[in-house]
Amino acid sequence: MLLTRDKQLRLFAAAMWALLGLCTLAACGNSTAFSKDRALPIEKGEIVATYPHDPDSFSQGLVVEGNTLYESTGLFGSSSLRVVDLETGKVQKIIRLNDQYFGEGLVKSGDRLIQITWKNREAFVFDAATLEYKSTIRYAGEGWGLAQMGKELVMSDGSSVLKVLDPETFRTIRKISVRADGRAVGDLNELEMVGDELWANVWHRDVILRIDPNTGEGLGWVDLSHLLPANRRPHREAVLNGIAYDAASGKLFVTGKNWPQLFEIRVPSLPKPVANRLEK
Ligand SMILES: [Ca+2]
Repeated sequence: MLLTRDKQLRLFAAAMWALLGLCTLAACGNSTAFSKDRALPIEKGEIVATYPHDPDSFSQGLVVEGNTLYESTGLFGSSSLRVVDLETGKVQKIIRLNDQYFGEGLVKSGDRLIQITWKNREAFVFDAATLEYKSTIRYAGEGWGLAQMGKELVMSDGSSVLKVLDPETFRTIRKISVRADGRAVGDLNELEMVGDELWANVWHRDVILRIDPNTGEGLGWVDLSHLLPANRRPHREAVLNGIAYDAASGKLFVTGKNWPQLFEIRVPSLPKPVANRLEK
């Protein structure tokens, strides 16, 4: 049976209203999922592989590219910057910071490594291939975690507010107030961009918070408390710290301060690898 033009128009209008209703419902669903009344989803990290990690490394910043791991370590008197073979955990190159410096977050930006320090207010720039020192960038406040976010950097300072920085000058471009489960989340430490999300260790908690970097809203928790049992940790400060995401392979690696192992973990929220795009 052929429909009249009038009936066709009315059917089309009814379909559009139904679609609009569905979209509205979906939008409401999204917004309430992250409201203060609803707890965020918790994913438990599944261990895919285990690698050796130097137990003398008080891990503060972790970056991975293929089989190469770049690591910043902390503590006064033993801070360092390392190039490590991922598979064997063997340190291939190391630069030791002077005793007054406490190494913190690390990014690899092109052929440069940028390592921040805790309270020294100095970021050091190194050649990524040789670890040759290039320059120092000064900044205000404490430095905890650091990650590359597009062309900019994002830095934590132990509070719930992250700073988005100009990578050349460390000038603050904007701030991100991080909230989850209806409250501000402080003690944000090591950082890593994982696809479009910013992932953050929370100091003294063996969890990662997945953050929307545009809004600061928490998207979910990754529970990693089962990775290294308490009886294998040398001291109370040997907490989870260190997230490295290899976008090309889609692999995610985590470790902790003075942990003897580094773990590749998988969770359902990990994005698909973008190998083809990055390997050009
Ligand atoms: Ca990292």
